[in-house]
Amino acid sequence: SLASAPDTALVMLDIRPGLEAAAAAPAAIRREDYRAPDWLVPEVALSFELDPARTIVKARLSVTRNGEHDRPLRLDGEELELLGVRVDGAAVEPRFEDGRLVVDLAGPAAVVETEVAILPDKNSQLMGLYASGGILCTQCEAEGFRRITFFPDRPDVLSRYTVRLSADQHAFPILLANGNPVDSGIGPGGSHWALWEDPFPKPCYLFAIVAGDLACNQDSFRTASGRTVDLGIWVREADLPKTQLAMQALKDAFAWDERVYGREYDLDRFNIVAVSDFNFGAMENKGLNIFNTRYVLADPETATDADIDAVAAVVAHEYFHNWSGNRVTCRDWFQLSLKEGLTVFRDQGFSEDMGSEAVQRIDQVRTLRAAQFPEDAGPLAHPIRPDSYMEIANFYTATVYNKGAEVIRMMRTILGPERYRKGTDLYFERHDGQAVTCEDFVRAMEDASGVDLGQFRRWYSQAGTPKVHARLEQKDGKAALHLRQDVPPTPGQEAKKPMVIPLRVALIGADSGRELGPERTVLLTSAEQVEPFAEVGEPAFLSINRGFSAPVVIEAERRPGEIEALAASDPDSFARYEAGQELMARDLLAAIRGADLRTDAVVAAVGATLRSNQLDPAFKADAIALPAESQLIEKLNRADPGRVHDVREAMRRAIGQGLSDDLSRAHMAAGGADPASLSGEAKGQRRLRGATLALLGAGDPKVGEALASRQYAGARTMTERQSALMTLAMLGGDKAEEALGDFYARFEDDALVIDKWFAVQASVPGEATLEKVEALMRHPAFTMTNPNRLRALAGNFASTPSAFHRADGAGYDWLAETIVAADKLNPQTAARFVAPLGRWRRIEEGRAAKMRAALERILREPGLSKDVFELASKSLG
Ligand code: 0A1
Ligand code: ZN
Repeated sequence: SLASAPDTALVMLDIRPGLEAAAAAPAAIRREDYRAPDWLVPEVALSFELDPARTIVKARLSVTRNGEHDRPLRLDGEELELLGVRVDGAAVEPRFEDGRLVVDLAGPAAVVETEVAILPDKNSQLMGLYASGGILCTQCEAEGFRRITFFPDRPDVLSRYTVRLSADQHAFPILLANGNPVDSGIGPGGSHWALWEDPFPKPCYLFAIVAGDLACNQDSFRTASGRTVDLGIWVREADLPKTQLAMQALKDAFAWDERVYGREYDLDRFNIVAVSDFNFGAMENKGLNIFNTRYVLADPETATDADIDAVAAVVAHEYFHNWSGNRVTCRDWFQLSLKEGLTVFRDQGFSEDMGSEAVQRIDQVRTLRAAQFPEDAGPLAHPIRPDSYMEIANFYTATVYNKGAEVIRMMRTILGPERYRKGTDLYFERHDGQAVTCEDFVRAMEDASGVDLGQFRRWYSQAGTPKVHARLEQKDGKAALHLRQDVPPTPGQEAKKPMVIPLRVALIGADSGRELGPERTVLLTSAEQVEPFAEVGEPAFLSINRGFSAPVVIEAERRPGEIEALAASDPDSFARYEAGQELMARDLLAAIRGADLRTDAVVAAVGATLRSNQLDPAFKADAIALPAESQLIEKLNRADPGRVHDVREAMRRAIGQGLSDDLSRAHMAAGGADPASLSGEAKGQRRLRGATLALLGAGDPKVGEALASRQYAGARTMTERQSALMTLAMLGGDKAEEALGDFYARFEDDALVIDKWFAVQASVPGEATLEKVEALMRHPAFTMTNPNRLRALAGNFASTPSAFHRADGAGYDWLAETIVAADKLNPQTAARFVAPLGRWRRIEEGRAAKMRAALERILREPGLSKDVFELASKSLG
């Protein structure tokens, strides 16, 4: 709760103009201020007497002085009831400074013991030890361990842990912790206990325990060196049948990391536990990953193909952290991208190898454009290695994660796969067991490859998405590519230096449609650069940033017919997709800016895609989707979201009407997918079936309604059911109500599916959605304490531009009130909804003023968390 914000750590800053009763501004923590820890803690013994109402935690820390100094030991602690402190066995009087417990120690080493009480049932922040559906579990990253016991809660203090758990045997028959189980027994009064040991030193953010009535899907994996690892996925008994896909993904991930990175698992046991209440997706605690149920439980009847793919990706992501994060961890939280950028890049590689590489890449780029580009272009822009923060939980961002992964990918592109692998080998070998920095990673890459990455390092320090202007000049049979880069200013960074931008480029013959010479990787390193190309015998078109080799915005000067030709036939499928998007954006943006809407080129391109015999269905589904409204808004200055929606709808209608035969044919053909199959082909067909249905509905609501009702009634998978429900919900009317009622009744007992029911209704475009959302908030199944449920409603509403950006500003007011209410329970989750209000610079003045007013309203709230305060105040900026 808010009472937990450590008041003592709050520093009063100046009163910001216009805000009475301003909250105290928390101080910023700066990367430059890093200092090594004064004391190390090589060994920790913890003992938990677990009780949801009141748990007793005894800690025994063996501490050693780090270097020559006479400073005391300072231990972080938050919402802990201190029951006693001992130093080398003798009780001492506790002393606090700046919210920390200060222990004076004379010699080079000591044993410090503390005893505290904590209240898991009252923990609605879901940080530290908390209760979720009868299970007791922990979340410590980034700074949750201090809510469990007094400790130097920073990632550069690595300790070996011994953990004793005791609890009521009936309510908590299963007791889990990191590492290996070493002993267990029966205690007094119906209790039992278990002793766990983790042989690997780890930072406290990787600590975890779980107690509950859990069933296990048990399996094993034989490692490359011949050891057997016991695998366990722990869930409520009734959910066991939904753990098979996660188990398969886990075994695939074990094998993939051995094959691709030469990394083997290091303990005899690997456990995953699923809990319903979780702030993020999942957590890589050593040997005991804790997951949001959403990323574990899946079967084709209750999860869409996209959900199923996400389960595999997150299972792999958390597993891969065992090396990129756990064996080699972060020195401080500014280095978060060291483990997150690298691990996302690794899970992307896994997904590319398990599915279709081109389709995976398109999805990755879509995510980046939807979540990271707006962040990089707005008031919350920060480098992948930030320079300062008020609340670190706010920096688990698309920039740190997804742009961070793009930065690793660029290094691999520049070094080539062999030297990249040498670099990761050297990194893991050199830094095993250490807490290190992004700089250490780049240096390992340099040392292993001999390539100088000096200028490349700017990707770590400069924020903002670079713009690359490209012009292909052709004269006398020769071609020259003129490039210019421009990195926009971002908060705190007015002037930028040129970046190193690897661009995969090919020239495509305008007549032959073939690649003229081999593809090249051009390294753009200066503000302006000219790249000569050898003799080209025919007029050429420019295929640039193929495979999205750099996370930049390309602005290419196009010749008449060039984009159309590339969209129809670029041999690189990613580039072909991109050309299609560029074509759609060109005509949509022109109309939004006031020209007559031109639909012929887009309709022709979509038609050709649908009719192609070469393209696979998943690619077709991606290629016929128009750029999202949010992406169009990003490209405009001062957009009217209503107009953006109307123009985009008009284009969808034109496609639906102009191509009704092609769409119907593709829709019917795609209906043949085997519902039991999760092959790329079957998933692709289901995706295409949904995409064609939506366009048919846009073209003719009557036809759309009939088809969607039929698809809903006959749905054998959640993929079909959800796309039909979404199409019906968008069309509105009795059929929609009927299907929504059926859906609710059918899945009433399945929380993850009911999240979809909320999400679909909150994602309906248009100004009427807000009333629906307000009503849903009063629905008995709605609760603010469950982050998945809150995200389903508030998150989806805020990312549906034509619903959120109501002209009267009521959408903003609703979101502000929701944030303020959620903040009282769970600041981390509440803070995640602030960013959409911060996009006001891109929106027309009338609405922008209302967005600012909503931010100011949030900031007037007394007792705001530092999570929400930081983002709301920066968003006004
Ligand atoms: N390290 C996790 C992300 C994570 C961060 C904080 C959390 O606590 C609220 C939970 C998870 C990952 O990258 O998956
Ligand atoms: Zn991660």
